Amino acid sequence: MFTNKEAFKQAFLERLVSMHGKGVQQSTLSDRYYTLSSMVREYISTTWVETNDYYKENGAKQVYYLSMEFLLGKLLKQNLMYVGKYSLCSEALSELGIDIHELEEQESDPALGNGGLGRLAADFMDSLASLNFAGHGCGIRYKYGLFEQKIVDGYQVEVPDYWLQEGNAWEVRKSDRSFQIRFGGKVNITEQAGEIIVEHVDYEPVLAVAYDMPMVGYQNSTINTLRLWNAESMVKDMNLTELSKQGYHHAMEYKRRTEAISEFLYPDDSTPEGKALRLKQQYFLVSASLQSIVARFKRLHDDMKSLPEYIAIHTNDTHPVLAIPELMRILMDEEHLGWEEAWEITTNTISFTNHTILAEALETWSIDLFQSLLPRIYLITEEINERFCKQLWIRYPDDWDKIRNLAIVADHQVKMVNLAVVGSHHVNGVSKLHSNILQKELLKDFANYFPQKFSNKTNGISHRRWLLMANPRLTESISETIGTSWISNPNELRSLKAYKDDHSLQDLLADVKKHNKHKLASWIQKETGITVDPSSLFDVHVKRIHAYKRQLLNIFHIIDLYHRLKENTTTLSVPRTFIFAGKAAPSYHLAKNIIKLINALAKVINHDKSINDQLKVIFIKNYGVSIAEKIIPAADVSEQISTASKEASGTGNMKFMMNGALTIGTHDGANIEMAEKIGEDNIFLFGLKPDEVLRYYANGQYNVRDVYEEDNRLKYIMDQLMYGLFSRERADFQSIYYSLLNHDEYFVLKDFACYVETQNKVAHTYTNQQEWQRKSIINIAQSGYFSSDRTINEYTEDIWKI
Ligand code: 26Q
Repeated sequence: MFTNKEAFKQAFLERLVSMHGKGVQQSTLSDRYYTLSSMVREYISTTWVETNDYYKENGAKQVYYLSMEFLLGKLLKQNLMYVGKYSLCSEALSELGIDIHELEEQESDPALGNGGLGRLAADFMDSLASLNFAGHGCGIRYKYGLFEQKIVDGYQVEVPDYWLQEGNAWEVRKSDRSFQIRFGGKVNITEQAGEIIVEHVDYEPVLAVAYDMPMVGYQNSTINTLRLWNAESMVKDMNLTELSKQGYHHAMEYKRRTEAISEFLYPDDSTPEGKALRLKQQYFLVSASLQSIVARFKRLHDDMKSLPEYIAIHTNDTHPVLAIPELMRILMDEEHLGWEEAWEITTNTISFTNHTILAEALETWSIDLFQSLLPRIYLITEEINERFCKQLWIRYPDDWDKIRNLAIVADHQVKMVNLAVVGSHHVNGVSKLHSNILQKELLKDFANYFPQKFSNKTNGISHRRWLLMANPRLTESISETIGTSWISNPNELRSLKAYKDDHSLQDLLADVKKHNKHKLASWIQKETGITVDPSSLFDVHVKRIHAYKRQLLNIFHIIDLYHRLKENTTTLSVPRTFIFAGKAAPSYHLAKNIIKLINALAKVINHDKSINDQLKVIFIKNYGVSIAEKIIPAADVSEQISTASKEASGTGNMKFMMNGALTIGTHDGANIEMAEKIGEDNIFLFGLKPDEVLRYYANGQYNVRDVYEEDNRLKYIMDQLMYGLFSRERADFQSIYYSLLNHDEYFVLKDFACYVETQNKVAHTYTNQQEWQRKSIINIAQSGYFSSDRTINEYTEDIWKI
């Protein structure tokens, strides 16, 4: 049906009738979307089965990437492009009078992630399949993804994201792949004929049912699997005596409790909340995944000791780190191995990446909660801890402080990052700077004890999704200039560098950007009713809203700019459009007030006739993968201005770079490596260095008042916050005001002066379009390093050994 346009059209029309009982004229966009996606799914299903058969036959080592988050984005266009059938379909549909883009828009984004960590997992799935590696994902099939963000009167309002309402065209329910997960109850340990028998009783069972989604490789006939687990009750399995004994109400309560486990994604990317449910989710993911991984392994091999030869398991941050005691449980209680053997296998199978050093995001669980919810897992964790502490004692006799710091169970808490390091063969950070901070600060004692475990794997992004799919015009222009080999080998983007002074390429890329900006401007008009000038400089700050990401610093610059315009002390060399987007965790009040502040500022500035449209401020609601795909190709300037040392890597920075935006950024995360690749002339770096920030934290914060008193601009801006501009909203901004003036944990005031100076440099550079385009070409040319293909090749070679 995908061989030629005529065959496709006929198949499409037939299927429209058989699925929806309609002809083209009567069909809705949704009918057409489901018709097309079911055809694509059918088309890829044979290859999917073949990939699995191939893995089975050649005994390939399998990687399993365990993650609480997979932020996939829409899949129709991706799947069609990756199987090489996009143009055929789009042309054939257009002959039927159907615009394929309208069908693409029908698909809801599976928003099963919060931000960077979740999107990284999705880009990794893309690279694993596209590079022909046997790598699969294991996650949770949340009924509700990350909340939908509405803006009401400038405030964020969260609405449930029921992405499954119309069904998910890409999933296959595998009822025969289901496993029982046990919560609560008691553990009895007895000895029979020298063997230890562990019996878990009175637990509450939950059924994990697999829903598989195909992860399609780029034009290479590899299709891997993302397995998402759905939590279901076992009411159906209860017999009548049990049911009548417990009563109907009881059974329904049980059903509700169990289904709640895969009900929704935690909308919190830093603060631990809803503790018990989150711990249940983590164990649910881990236990289902490991049972399924071990079951597959046993169908193909009989010696458990060879597990690490055939299987690598990676935990995406500490969220799935219960994989360590769970694998121990399976090996000992079910496969009857001894502790030492089981430990050897476990630590040779599991590896771990840390994604943040923010103290509030380091997971710990109270012993009480852990023990009552997961009694067997607790016993195993305690034993891991005791054995580890014994070794520590030999190495550091009497050094109680060090031992307490390294222990897994201490101060009435189970420390997940400690468990992760002790039970993994590799521990890595996600940029050079971040890995250094892990080894020199956060996990210093561990790095001394296990130096061979630590390494760096700088993040990357899928150039296929973020360039080929998101920016077709740029893709075409690049290929016209240097050929197409960069698509399978993104490092070859480097040959663009030879054209950095080529005026015709500079003009061509300027035209591409202009086109993308026009497209975004008309979308913004449609979405917000605000007119933005496509010839203004698009300065873009899109990511989760968090104090450390310093949206406030950007806002301060805008207020200052606005003030200078009003006072006639500045004329802008180029009109500017500041674009913001991002969600705040629902319980994070400061972040929500920042959103309100952006919207309040936008209202004032966008309606002020006296500044002649020289300045516009836009907040785009409900940021996610699809909106990122619209915004990033149209950006001139990429804001990456986190407090130095706080952003582990950042991946948005790489997406902008690849799309030819210039970065204004701090010496943080992967910005530093970007600067190394392109040279400091081609990026606008500013602000405190990470070691300066860390020194301030160690020796007590800097004196905010001094900075405030010395800079009249800051006095003015802070005043405006509380009174002036927003007198009506003063109460909302009071907390921002005081958090800055009392403490300024993230050095907003401290970095303000050099940020403004650097922004002036940005504007000045923009007036020289030749120079700007030259820098932009250098950025694109060096962005190949930040392809997730490079990252995945490093993981497979150094860590997973596949
Ligand atoms: C923890 C406990 C309870 C509830 C939620 C959480 C939680 C959830 C999500 C903690 C952290 C996260 C997500 C972290 C994250 O996205 N980190 C980002 O990871 C990216 C990929 O490595 C980096 O580029 C970013 O710098 C980093 O912030």
